Amino acid sequence: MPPVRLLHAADLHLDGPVAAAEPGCAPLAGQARARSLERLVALARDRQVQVVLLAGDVFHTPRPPLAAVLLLQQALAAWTEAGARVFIAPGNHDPWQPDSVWEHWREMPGVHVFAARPQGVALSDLGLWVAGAAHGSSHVTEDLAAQLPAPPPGLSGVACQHLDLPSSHHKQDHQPYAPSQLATLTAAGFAYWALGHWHKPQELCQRPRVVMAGTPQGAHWNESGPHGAWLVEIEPGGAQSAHAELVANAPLVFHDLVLDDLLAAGDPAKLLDLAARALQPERQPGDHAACLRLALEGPCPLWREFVGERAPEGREALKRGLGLAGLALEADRLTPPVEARELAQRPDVLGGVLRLLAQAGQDPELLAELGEELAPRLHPWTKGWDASRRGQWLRDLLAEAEGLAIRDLWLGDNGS
Ligand SMILES: [Mn+2]
Repeated sequence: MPPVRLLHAADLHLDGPVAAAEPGCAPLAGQARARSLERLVALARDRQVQVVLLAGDVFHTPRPPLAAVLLLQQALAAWTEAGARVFIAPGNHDPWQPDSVWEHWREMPGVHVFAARPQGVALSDLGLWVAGAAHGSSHVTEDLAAQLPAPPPGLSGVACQHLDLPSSHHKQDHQPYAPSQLATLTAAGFAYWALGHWHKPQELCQRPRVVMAGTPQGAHWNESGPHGAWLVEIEPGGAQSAHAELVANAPLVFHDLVLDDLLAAGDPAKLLDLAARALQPERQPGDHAACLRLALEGPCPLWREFVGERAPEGREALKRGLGLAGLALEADRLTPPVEARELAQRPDVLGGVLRLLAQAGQDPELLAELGEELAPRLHPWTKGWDASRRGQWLRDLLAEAEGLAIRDLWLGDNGS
């Protein structure tokens, strides 16, 4: 038998929002998730995929609006009409619970929605075993992956599961997202783990192949870079691993960039070149719209192009030059091409202000004291900040004040 071809996607969040980088991008953002699903349908057709795996958070909410349900049903119809079998393992955003979209789901031939009880399905004609389990609520603290029935002898195992794993970003114990361990997954006898939950696409193990699909369409700046779905090939009849390749095809791609070494950017072409180079490693190949959040910081000969009256023109030129659909430009920390340390030597008011700011930044006691006073006044979102994060916030504030002082006071002496 030839290898089985599968498509693995997760975290489609079909009824979830996508941020508009600027007002003009609203239509693009509003259509991005639907376009992304269309691309997954086309990809499966073009590559003659036999099995489609959707590893949870297909919907953003347990009871999504009709439009989102219809979107998915159209895609399911297209996949199954092309001969593919589809498996869905609902996640924490779209759990299989009473009165959810899945409880009222109309059965479709060729489409299998896993319920909360872990289950395996034999596709004997393909030599494949597909196992999975739904989240039964939005707060699953048990390890669902550990309960999946192992592939029987003679079938290659594929596990389709929405789950969390320990990561450097957060402690994972008792997280309500079906937490598991990589060692549990790799010991379970499956050739391929089709996972969902983390929105950044990544491969976690090669043998067996363990893959977090990532969302096929980023929602905002924090979900930047290429996104899409995985094309997987598995030898039938008892394979130990699989081949997997990310096909990045998100219709709208976010980029998040800071440029803070701009003294050499003496003309617009040079600045464009710096930005294009910095952007290059994160770019997605193929047809898509790109939205960039760009922070320009520090001393730069071109600062007047991005601060004050000329800012809209400067922004537009950058946007055009980089071929962007949207650009959110942050130039609050851009300053004239002078060093704050040199200016601080001056006997005038600018020098005085800069010395004051520099002293404050180098006084750990003062910063700690301010940080303590700050703590009870923080917004609920930021109340969890520890002393070091509060210190960073204060230093950021000082850096911004420094830029402001140089821009507004340096002009007085040096004309415009
Ligand atoms: Mn999730």
